[in-house]
Amino acid sequence: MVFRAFNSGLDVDQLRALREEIEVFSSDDQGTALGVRLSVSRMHRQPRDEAETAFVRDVVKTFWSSGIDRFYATTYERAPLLLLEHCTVRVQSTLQDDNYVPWHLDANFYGFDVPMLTAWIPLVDVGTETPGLEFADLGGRLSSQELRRLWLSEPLDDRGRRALEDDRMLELFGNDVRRQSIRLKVGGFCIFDQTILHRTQVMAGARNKRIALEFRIADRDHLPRDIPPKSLKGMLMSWRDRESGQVRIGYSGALFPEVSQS
Ligand SMILES: O=C(O)CCC(=O)C(=O)O
Repeated sequence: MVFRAFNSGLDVDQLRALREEIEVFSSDDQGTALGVRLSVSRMHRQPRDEAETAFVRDVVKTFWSSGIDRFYATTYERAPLLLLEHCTVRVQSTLQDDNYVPWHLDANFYGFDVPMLTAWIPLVDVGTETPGLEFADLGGRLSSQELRRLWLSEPLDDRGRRALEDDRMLELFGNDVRRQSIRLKVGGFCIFDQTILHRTQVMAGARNKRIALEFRIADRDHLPRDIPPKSLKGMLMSWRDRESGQVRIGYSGALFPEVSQS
């Protein structure tokens, strides 16, 4: 189980530049901030303008210069793969129901079979006046096999994902699960694997707009066997070329020929 929070370490100027790009995408014609979820893979597939193309390039560059790739490589002794398909920018102008994310595991994205890390990167300070993330510590009450079985037996919701509201958390784990929210300033981030339960921090009276970026990192050399091949097909990814070390962006079939044949 991997969970780490870092108070600093990322390039603050680089993050500020990304935030400025996002502010433009997430404002209407009058300059009013909208609550949105920007999909980096959509911007790559169907860029609406040069600004979107430049943004994808900047996001990829931010990842490969962040050190998060090395964290993955050191932790698991595997080569990192950036799952650009699941790289999301979330802009929350107010915490309305439709942008609050309930308790879930990021195994929703890439299963349990291959080690996967999420790096959650706030582009504004979070945790006091602006919601960050909240984590549930199951305190070792389930083995990883039990957690996997339990998670996969939960039904999919109407968005096709598995998520738990508070009453279901209570039913499953009782009322003594320790919950922890994080406070982070820009430049800090947290990183956790796909077995860590988390949600948008619930914060009464939250005032400020929240902008956060999520990277999801998996293994360049192994496909997960526990998620349907159709979910892997045409998935946008970024990796380093084995020989030259150069950063590549491409679809799953370029790296895993078995996916394009499925
Ligand atoms: O940023 C958030 O509030 C939650 C996002 C999240 O956990 C996810 O997209 O998996």
